[in-house]
Amino acid sequence: MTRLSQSIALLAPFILCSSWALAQEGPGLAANYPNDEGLADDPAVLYFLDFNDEAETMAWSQGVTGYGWTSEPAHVFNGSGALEISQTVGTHDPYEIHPEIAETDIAYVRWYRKWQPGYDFTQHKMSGVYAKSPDATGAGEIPTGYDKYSCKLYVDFDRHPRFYTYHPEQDGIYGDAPHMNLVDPPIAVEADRWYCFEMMIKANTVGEHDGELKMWIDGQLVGHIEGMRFRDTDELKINEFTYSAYVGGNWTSEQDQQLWDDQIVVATEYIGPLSTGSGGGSSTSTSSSSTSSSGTGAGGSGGDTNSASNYRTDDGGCGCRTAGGGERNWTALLLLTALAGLGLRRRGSDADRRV
Ligand SMILES: [Ca+2]
Repeated sequence: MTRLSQSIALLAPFILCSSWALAQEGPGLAANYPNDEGLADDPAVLYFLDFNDEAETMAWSQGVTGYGWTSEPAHVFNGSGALEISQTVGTHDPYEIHPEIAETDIAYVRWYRKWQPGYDFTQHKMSGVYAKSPDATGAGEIPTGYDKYSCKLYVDFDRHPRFYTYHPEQDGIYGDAPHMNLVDPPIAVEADRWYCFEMMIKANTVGEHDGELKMWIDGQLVGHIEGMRFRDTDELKINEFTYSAYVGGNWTSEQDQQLWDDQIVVATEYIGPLSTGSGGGSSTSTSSSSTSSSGTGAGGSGGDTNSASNYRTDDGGCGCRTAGGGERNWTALLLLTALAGLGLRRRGSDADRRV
């Protein structure tokens, strides 16, 4: 392979093409359900957790170390409760939870997260989805096209949220970590405020490189990766929600600290930030808690009853590029060459890992 073709292959997944102008994806499902009330019953929703009920929250987490519940207003984004996550020095806690969801070829996952004041941003994971066949291998195994693919988000050591995806053309054994490519500089999250995160993964058509990833922060589309090949059989569908606040790779928490998640939704359509119902718009999530009403929120319905959970470690989280594939588009190549100069760079597969 020539150096030029290698360069094209390197950059192809970051091709933006016409999606450059696609800043939004409509108001989203949440706009129709103020405070997320009733959202769990929308036909497009596959999984829903509002954490408003302590007993349901603790049943969902099944006693796994690091999971708790809070009704403290400063730690609740909406309704009467939120998930309280405790990360303990010297550990990876909490381990992930992987409930099953109905099979789908496209999934959106939205959640709110807040880190405590003084949080040490050791690289750690956020939520996403998996597609897994019964014989799927674990972390550290390159997908075959027939056994698994996945995407979740994570926060790197520089406080940047990034994609973390497993696919057959990944660069290393621990998946790829493409950056948000629609904002420069990338957004670095801060402690002591709520953020609305949402990610999308669309499986490819078999035989084509037309899979996609998207990332929104507070309703702003900040990442769109195209040209992905996740699978070689359309029988391999997204079938797990991945809840994660896992610390690592190989590193662990450097202090005891807490963070909070609230209002998690998995759907087949764009969800968007929580709507306040005032003026018909969607919240941009800079608000703090809203606990004065709707004590039961959406009633704890939906996903709280999806209990096929299991727990496992995940050794991934490398800061490496997305591997080749995608169309050889010269216009996009020129665009991406410019983008590279703006800050898109290959992250060393090991050099950038603080292990
Ligand atoms: Ca809640």
